[in-house]
Amino acid sequence: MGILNVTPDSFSDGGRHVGARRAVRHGLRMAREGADLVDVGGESTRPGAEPIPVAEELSRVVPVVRELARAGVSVSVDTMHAEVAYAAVQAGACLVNDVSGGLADPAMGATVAELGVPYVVMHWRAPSREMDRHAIYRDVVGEVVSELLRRVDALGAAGVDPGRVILDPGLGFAKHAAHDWRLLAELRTVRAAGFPVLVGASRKRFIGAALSGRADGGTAPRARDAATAAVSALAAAAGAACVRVHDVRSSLHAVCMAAAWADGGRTLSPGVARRTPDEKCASWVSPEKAASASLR
Ligand code: PMM
Repeated sequence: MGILNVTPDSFSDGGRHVGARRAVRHGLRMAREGADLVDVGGESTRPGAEPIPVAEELSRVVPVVRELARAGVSVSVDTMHAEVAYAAVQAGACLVNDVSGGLADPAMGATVAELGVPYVVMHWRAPSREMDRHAIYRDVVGEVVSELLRRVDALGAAGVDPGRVILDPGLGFAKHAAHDWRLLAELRTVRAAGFPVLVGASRKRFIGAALSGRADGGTAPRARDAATAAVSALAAAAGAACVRVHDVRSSLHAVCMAAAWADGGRTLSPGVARRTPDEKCASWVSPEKAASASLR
């Protein structure tokens, strides 16, 4: 999954893809490089970020989703708002990626149920401006998994098909670096909950901290792509169905190596570019298709 943040203040590519034309060009490039999905988001979720009006988010996201979908790219929408999810799917998005797992907007569950698309439920405890205060755990893996499963139950009650749910441990969201590394080290436990798992580690501060030895992340986010690729390969080897990354090529190559390692080199090509948007989205949640998808 390639990240396309259409925001002026995103921590790693802030300002670069503002403006629909530039955003679409970058999305097309990520698709050419092998992204199964291009994840379009209009609201920054970096620690401390303030929310923006839904109308502003809609105006950033929808034209980009429409243009990319028209060009045949499989698009997901990164939003916490039911209205944005609905409009994006009408514009051609085939998956909803909600960092709040349905907690930020009570209408999200019923909307996703009506849309019938795959839904990424990320572990989330609080809005970005206050999430650091909620990074308190006794058993981070156990608590993240049980809080995610509680979300799946609540969403199921709202009509969401659990067979279309993808879980995400929410690295960096109400978590310190030690929590992020614990979740990665025990990714198989998250996977054992029985859902496809998405990992969003790309360029995050805990990666910079591990490289630099500085709690603030030290290195510039862009200097973290090789380290991100290493995490992508390890996540794939631990059973992640998808990695959400800024630099598609390096993580795709890393994930291909993990796949080749696992199957003795029989995986000579990821083959992702040859699948249709529908096939790509379906491969996320259907066990039979997932079995043949490139990351498994
Ligand atoms: N991280 C960010 C935004 N959206 N979505 C999912 N599913 N998982 C994540 O970890 C995640 C996300 C924040 O980082 P960004 O600025 O790189 O988009």
